[in-house]
Amino acid sequence: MKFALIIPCYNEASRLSIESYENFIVSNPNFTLFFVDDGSTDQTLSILKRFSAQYVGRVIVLSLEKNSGKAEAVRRGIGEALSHTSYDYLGYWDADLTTPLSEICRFEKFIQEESPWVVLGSRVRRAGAQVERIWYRHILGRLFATVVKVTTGLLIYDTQCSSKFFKQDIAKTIFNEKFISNYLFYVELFLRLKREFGEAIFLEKTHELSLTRWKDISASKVKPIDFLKAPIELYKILKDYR
Ligand SMILES: Nc1nc2c(ncn2[C@@H]2O[C@H](COP(=O)(O)OP(=O)(O)O)[C@@H](O)[C@H]2O)c(=O)[nH]1
Ligand SMILES: [Mg+2]
Repeated sequence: MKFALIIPCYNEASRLSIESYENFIVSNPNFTLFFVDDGSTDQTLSILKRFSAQYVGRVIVLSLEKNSGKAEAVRRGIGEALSHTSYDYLGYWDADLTTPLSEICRFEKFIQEESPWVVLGSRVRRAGAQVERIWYRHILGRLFATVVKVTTGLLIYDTQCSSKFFKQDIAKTIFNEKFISNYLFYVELFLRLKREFGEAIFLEKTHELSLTRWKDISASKVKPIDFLKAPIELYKILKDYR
């Protein structure tokens, strides 16, 4: 099975662990990495270009001229991967590796066994897992996830986790159009699936995989104002997808 992994990057020069990515592609020959430089103003693009020159065809860099936000960066990366070789599954991951790449083998195993449409990482703080979240982000995140669940009716514990894989034809369908929100494009993804295929099949084909490792990485570029914008974005989404 072939996989494409999209990694959106905005001013990530100080957080990019090229060594981790390198170890990953060397030991996972069925994966291609698609980095999307989202109009960074630091050294991100040159670091990525150097890396892709070392691994031609395995590490692909897409450069967006101006900063377009995470949602659009991921969407463009998926579009680029879809225009390449046929990948069975396409996924995306945060550049700072809050979810370590070691979790991917669990996604791969599940995909091979169950052929789901969507698999998403779920950050459940539980015994046996090392899920470390900054306390106030955890509280805000859970509060927001609950509001999303109640207002959208989506039975998903953790819509916001940035580790997700989609079957090729599903990715084609739901990443086709631009998203109306930026940080809440996760919510839109699921509403698009529900709208397209109906709730029952959407729930049957979607699986949340409880992560065994996840750690908040400092230097997040999400500002307090972004948390304040979230309810407005959610309102716009609810109106649009009703
Ligand atoms: N904040 C931000 N992140 C972006 C943007 N474009 C792409 N990204 C990527 O989105 C991912 C999440 O960003 P991060 O600041 O770590 O957000 P957090 O983990 O939710 O606190 C990283 O891989 C970023 O490089 C953008 O315009 N703003
Ligand atoms: Mg982060």
